[in-house]
Amino acid sequence: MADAAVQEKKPATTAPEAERELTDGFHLIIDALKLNGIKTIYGVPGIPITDFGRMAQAAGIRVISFRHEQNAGNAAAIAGYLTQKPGICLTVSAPGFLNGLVALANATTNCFPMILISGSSEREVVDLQQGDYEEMDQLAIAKPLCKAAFRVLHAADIGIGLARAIRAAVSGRPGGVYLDLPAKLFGQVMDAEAGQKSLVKVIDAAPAQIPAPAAVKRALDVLKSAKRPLIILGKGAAYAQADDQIRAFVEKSGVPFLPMSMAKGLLPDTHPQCAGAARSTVLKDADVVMMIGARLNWLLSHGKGKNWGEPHSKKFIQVDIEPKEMDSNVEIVAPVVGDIGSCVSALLEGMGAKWPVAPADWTGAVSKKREENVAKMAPRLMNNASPMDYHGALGALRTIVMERPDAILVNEGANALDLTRGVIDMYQPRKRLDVGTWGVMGIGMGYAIGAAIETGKPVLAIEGDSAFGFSGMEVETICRYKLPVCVVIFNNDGIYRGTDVNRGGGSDPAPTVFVKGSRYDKMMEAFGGVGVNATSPDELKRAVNEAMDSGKPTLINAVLDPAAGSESGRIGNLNPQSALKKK
Ligand code: OXT
Ligand code: ADP
Ligand code: MG
Repeated sequence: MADAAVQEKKPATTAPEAERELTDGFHLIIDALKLNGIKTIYGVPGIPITDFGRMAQAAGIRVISFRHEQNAGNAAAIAGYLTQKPGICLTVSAPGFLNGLVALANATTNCFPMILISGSSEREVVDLQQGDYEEMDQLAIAKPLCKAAFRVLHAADIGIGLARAIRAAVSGRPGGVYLDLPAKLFGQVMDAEAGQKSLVKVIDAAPAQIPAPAAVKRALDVLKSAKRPLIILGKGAAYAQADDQIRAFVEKSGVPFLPMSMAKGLLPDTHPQCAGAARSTVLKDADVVMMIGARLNWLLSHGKGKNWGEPHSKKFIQVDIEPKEMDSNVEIVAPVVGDIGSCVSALLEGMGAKWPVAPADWTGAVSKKREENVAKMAPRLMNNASPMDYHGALGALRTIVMERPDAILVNEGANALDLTRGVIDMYQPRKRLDVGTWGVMGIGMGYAIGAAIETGKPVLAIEGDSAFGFSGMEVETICRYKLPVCVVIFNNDGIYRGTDVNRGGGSDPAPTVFVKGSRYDKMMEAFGGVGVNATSPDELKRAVNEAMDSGKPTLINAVLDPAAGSESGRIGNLNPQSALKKK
């Protein structure tokens, strides 16, 4: 942008320099963030953003400094999911930027709003490939991995640049945005008054998107015609913060609902209509399926195949803000495009005062299956074996979550993920945070820190020993900021189990096993937190309760039987098989 008020080094002087008040890129970025209500930055300092972090802190923005950018990015992403405001991650150029990129791509994949702001090298040098410090064409690399990517070259464009980034992140389907800030921008000086005028306070960043009345009517007609209806609630529904409308709609319809993993708790898992414990039955037998903020991706077997009882003549209704999502995997007979708050309100209104009760033979069959599955699991949760198995350990933790329904549960691993999801009931919306759409390991400590900072609630992170390793160094960050995070490591000595052997007979361990008998609790003690080694469900329960009561950073090494666990948890079927294996 060509603005007479902008100077790269010296200010233009219509008046003598001493009389003019000046500002610069550093201050304008901070002012623009504050103007838009951004209170926290997650990042890792270094050239060219070290001073920016200091100045932001001095200006009252909370700056949470991590040990690795991926974790800072994950914290920003989950902040976006929890607050509907884009979480901000700040990184240095090239390697720091690349470290943050997995989190940015993961946020985009999961539809979480975040902005990755990276310092970068000078355009003139990068574009001629002259070997600048941490040289990289970051904008080009970020573009395919996020929803939008922008670069700001002039201080006078900082306000517009941030406004574009905020709107892109939160409007429509939320996602990750990249904002490239070359080093020289930070020091650019301009007239302070012109600078303030150039800032933009974004008004109505995520405008309501009202569904068409005809689409609402069509959806209700299809739902009403069902003999065996099912509602699937996804994390888009949890994100939308339309909790009361969703509950009213589900209850008025009387239809069984199946929560996707991060939608658990949107309505309590103990709700009489919850079909979480009858998952395979409802997917197979339903004749009309209404998805609200959930995609028919791999987690729902793409809406086809034997899990859906194919061949079938099911009808799908989908409520989503993204029109391109419709018909992505199967035909959607009733697409309802709009934001979930507006759509669900319109559906509720369209139902009128009287709505037919969901067929009793169907709701009865679902309840029966659910009760059978719950009863089957119950005795397994009571065992107090040492070393523990997953069910014994989870039986203890399940009660703790029931007693503390406002605590946030972070969860990653394979068995540690799948069994926790099945065993631990959730009671409130947006309390379960996990590996999401990608099944990515490494979100653990970033999500735990982001959730603790944004909500002030206690966090319980249930981690596989492998999963924890991806972000484990952040226990220092947890201790440094004195966050109420209790990490429980399900330590079964490896990825899936700790019993595998080197099939070539050599002295190297098998690729999936770790050091036997590791003491992860010592890591927490190294930074002044509480470390506990728990060998039985009783010990585990005591230690977690103490941690949740005290709010002290705690890490509990839960010693699990190395043979507990199966290959890839519940998704072993996705592993390719060698045709030669049996020879
Ligand atoms: O209806 P049926 O009869 O079928 O029964 C179902 C429910 O009805 C019932 N149920 C219940 N019964 C009773 N009571 C209650 N309350 C109840 N609730 C449910 O239980 C069953 C199962 O229900 P569920 O779970 O709902 O249904 P199902 O069929 O499992 O659902 C299907 C899915 C696909 C929706 C579900 O399985 C799912 O969401 N899966 C997500 C899986 C996932 O994302 N996994 C993570 C990735 S695995 C792998 O990739 C790993 N890696 C590689 C790697 C990754 N990921 N990332 C990066 C950056 N690098 C590498 C690694 C390294 S995992 C991993 C580490 C693993 O080791 P760890 O040490 O960390 O972990 P451990 O395994 O513990 O050692
Ligand atoms: P899950 O993994 O829980 O099934 P997905 O991430 O697959 O959930 O799907 C979330 C869906 O929710 C996405 O298709 C996204 O477009 C949609 N979504 C997110 N926020 C909103 C919103 N406010 N209104 C409507 N749809 C939304
Ligand atoms: Mg493990």
